[in-house]
Amino acid sequence: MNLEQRLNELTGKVFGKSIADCTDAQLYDAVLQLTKEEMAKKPVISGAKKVYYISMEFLIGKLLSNNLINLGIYEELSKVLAENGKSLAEIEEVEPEPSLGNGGLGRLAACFLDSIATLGLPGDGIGLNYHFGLFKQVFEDRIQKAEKNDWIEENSWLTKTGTSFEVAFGKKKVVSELYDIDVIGYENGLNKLHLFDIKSIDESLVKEGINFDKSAVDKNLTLFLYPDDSDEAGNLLRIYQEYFMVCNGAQLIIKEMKEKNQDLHQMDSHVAIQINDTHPTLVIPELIRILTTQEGFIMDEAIEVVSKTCAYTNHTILAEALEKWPLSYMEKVVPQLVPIIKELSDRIAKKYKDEKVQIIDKDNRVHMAHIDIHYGYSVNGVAAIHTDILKESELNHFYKLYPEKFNNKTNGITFRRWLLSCNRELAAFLTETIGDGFKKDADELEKLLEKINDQAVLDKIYEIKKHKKAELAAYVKEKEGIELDTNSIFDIQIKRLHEYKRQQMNALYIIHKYLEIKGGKKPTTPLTFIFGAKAAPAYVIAQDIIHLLLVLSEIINNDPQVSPYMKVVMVENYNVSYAEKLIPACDISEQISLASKEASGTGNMKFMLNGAVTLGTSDGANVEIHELVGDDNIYIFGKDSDTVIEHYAKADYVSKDYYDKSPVIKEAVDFIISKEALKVGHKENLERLYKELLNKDWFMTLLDLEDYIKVKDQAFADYENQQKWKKMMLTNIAKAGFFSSDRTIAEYNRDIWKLK
Ligand code: 26Q
Repeated sequence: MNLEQRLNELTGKVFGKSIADCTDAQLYDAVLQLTKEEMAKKPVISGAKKVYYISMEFLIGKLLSNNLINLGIYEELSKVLAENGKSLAEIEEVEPEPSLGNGGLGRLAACFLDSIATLGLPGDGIGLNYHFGLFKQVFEDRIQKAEKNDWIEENSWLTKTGTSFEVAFGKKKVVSELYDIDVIGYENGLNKLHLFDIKSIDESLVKEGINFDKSAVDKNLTLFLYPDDSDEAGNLLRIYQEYFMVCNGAQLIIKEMKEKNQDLHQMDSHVAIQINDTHPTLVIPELIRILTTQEGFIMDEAIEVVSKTCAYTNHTILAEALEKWPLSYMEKVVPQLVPIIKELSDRIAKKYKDEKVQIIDKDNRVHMAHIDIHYGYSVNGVAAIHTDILKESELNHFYKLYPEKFNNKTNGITFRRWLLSCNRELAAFLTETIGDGFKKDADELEKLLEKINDQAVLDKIYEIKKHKKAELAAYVKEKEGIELDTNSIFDIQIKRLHEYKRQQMNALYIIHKYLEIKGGKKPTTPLTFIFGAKAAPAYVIAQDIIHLLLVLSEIINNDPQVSPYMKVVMVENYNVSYAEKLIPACDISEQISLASKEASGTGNMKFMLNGAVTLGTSDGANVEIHELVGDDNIYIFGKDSDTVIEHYAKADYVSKDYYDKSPVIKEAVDFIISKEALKVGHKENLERLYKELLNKDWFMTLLDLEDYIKVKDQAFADYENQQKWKKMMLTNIAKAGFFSSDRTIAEYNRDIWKLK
C-alpha cells in the first residue's frame, strides 16, 4: 500500500471518513499514527558503548515535521494531502507544543538527540515528563501572566513503556512510570528519549494559573518545569525533581547494562553519562550508592568507575545560577545520599585545603558543580570564550587541579529543524544551487561562496527572505493583531528575558529612535522591532522590562506620526514553534548580552543560517561567528569581556555617571517615567525599572548604549545598499556549517564519549 492508501485506511477505520472529509485535527491524529508506524520499522541504533544524555529539560518542540523529514517522507505526504485538498502546514498547527524546557539548555539537548541519532550513535535522553511543562505566557493589561500548558493528549508521541521503578525519599517511597518518545535520525535509525513520570500524579492539584499545593510531592512532582532560567529557586521541590530523575535514570542504565550482560565493574567501557549542567549531578552519588549497597562494590571501586563514566557540561558563569543546596535540604529529601556526599566531600577535604574547591562548604552548602568536576572525567564549556573564562577565572582553581579534564565544545543546532523544516524554500534553493550534500555535511554550505557574484543567486536569497517576512506578517496579524510592513527591516530579539541579555538596552534604542522620528529625523526604510521572551514569574525586573516593551509597542504603533516609520511587537508566548516562524524572516539578529555573560547562545546560529546578519557583542558564540564571517559581515559593538570582568573586579562601574555624561542616554532613560509612558503603563513597574537602571544596572546597560546606537544605525544605513546586504546574507549562510550540531556531537564523541 502506498502512503495515500494507508492514510485513507486509517481515517476510514478511526473516523469513518476519507482524507478529504476529515478535519485537520482528525488528520493530525491519523498522520501521527502513520508516522509512528513508519518509525517503528526503523532499526534501533546499537553498539558496544552507549551515551545517556541526562537533562532536566528537553525543549523538543513539535515533532511531526521533523520526524517526517528524517524519515524522508515529508514531500510525499505533503503531496498526498494537497491532492486531497489538505495542507500539511495547517495540520501541523494542530499539534500541541510540549514545553519541556526553559530556553537554550533544553533546546540544545533536543538538537543533540537529533544529531546523535543522525550520526548513528547509540544514545538516549533521560528526563522528566512534566504534565504542564513551562508556563504559557499571556499578556493582561501589559503584564505577563502565567497559565499551564496542557500539552499531553490522548494520542501523542509518548509511549507508555510499562517500566516502572521505586524511588525512596528517605522512608517515603514513590513509584515512577516511564514514557518514551522515539528519536529518529535523519536517514538513520532510532534512539529514545526516556521521560519519567510519578505514578501518583494528581493534575487536579492545579487550581488557578500555575499555582498548586507545593507540599504533596507524590502528587505534584512532575506537574511543572521550574520556570527559572539562571536564578536559584530556593525550593525543595526542585531537589525532589532532580533526585527523582537521577534515581530513575541510574536504575534504567543499570537495568539496560544487565540486559546486555555487561559487567558493572566495566561501566565506563559500556556507558557514558553526560550531565547537562548541574541539575542532574546527584546521579553521581546515586550510582555510587546503588553500586555499594546493592551490587557489592567497595567504595573505592564504585567511586572510580562512576568517575570514569560521568562527564559534565557547564552552561553558565553567572554565580547566582550555580546550584548550591543546603545540606539540610539533602537530609530532608534524600537522607540516604548524605553519607555518600559527605564521603565524597571528606576525600576532597583531605586532599585539598583550598576552601574554593570543597564540596560541602563551611556554611554546610553542597556545591553541585564541585561534585561534577572532582568526580567526573570531563568538564566542558559551550563556546570558545566561555571555556576560556571557565579555565582562566570562574573555575580556575579546578583547572589548576585537573587541566586535562577541561575542554570546549562549541554549541550547535540541528539543520533539520532550523533549515530544512523551518525554511523549506531556502533549503530547496540551496539544494538547487550547491547540491544536497550540505544536508549530511554542513560544511558544504561553503560552496555557496562561489556564487557571491551571481546576481540571480543573490536576488533569490533576498526574495526568499521577503517571502518569509510576508508569511510572518500574516501570522503576527492573526495572533497579535498588529500589521507589519513587509518592506521594513525586521530586527528581532527572541530569547529568555534576563537582564544580562539586555532587552532593556534594545528598548532604550527604540525610545531613542522614536524621539528622533518625533523630532523629524525619519529612517529611509521603516523599522520593525520584534521581541519574544518569557520571564521567570519571580523575576521582578524581568517582568518590568516586558511591561516596558508592551508600553512602547502601544505608544509607538498608535502614534500616526511615527508608526509609518517604526513598529514594535512583543509576541505572546514565544516558544519553539514561534521561533521557527520568526527566524527565517529576520534581517538583523540581536545578540547583545553583556560580554562574558552569555555562555554561547544558539539563537545566534539559527539566525545566521537563515541569512540574518548579527548585531552583537563579543560574547559567547558571537565571537566565533565573527571569526568565520569576518568584520564586514557582522556588526560588533560594546566593551569586550576582559574590560567587563575588570569592572566587576574593581566594582567601578557606576551607571549614573553614564547617564549624567550623555544627553542621549539621559533622554532615553527618562522617557521610561515620562508622562507619555505613565499614561499607558504602570507607575510601579516603570519607576522600579528606571531606578534599577540608574542606581544598579548590574549588567551594565548604559556602558554599551552609545556604541550600540551608533553601530545599529550603521547596520540600518547599510541595509539601504541592497547589493551589499545580499552579499552579507549569503556569506552568513555559507559560513554557518560550523554550527551544525552534527559537528558538535562528533566532537563530543571523539573527545568525551568515544562510542565508536
Ligand atoms: C537552577 C536552579 C533551580 C531552578 C532552575 C535552575 C535553572 C534552570 C535552567 C538554571 C539554568 C537554566 C537554564 C540555563 C540555560 O538555558 N543556559 C543557556 O544554555 C545554552 C546552551 O548551552 C547557552 O547557549 C546559553 O548561553 C545559556 O544561557
